[in-house]
Amino acid sequence: MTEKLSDETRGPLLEPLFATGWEMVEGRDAIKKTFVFKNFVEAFGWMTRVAIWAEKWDHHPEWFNVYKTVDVVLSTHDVGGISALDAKLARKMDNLAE
Ligand code: HBI
Repeated sequence: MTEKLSDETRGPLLEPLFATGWEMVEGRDAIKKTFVFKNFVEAFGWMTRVAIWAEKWDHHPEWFNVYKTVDVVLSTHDVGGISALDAKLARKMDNLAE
């Protein structure tokens, strides 16, 4: 069962993400990041590759794409906050955006 990360366990999981540009969403237990690509095709191609992992892991982002920019918010709806799945998907997003 997926669980919301406790205050004690979230540090080691989230600190590395904060270092790569992820931030807490104000007023919500969620993390956010804006990815900017060379153009729309690069942005959408990245979204497509992320989508395949999201479907494989049954864990989906909240994202908004305008041209070459993708605004992403990650949280686990089932537990009402950030879980390890969000950290895993965030790492995958960073890796696929390199
Ligand atoms: N994605 N971000 C996120 N949070 C969820 O709770 C979630 C999901 N994708 C699929 C999913 N839950 C399903 O497991 C449940 O809706 C049944």
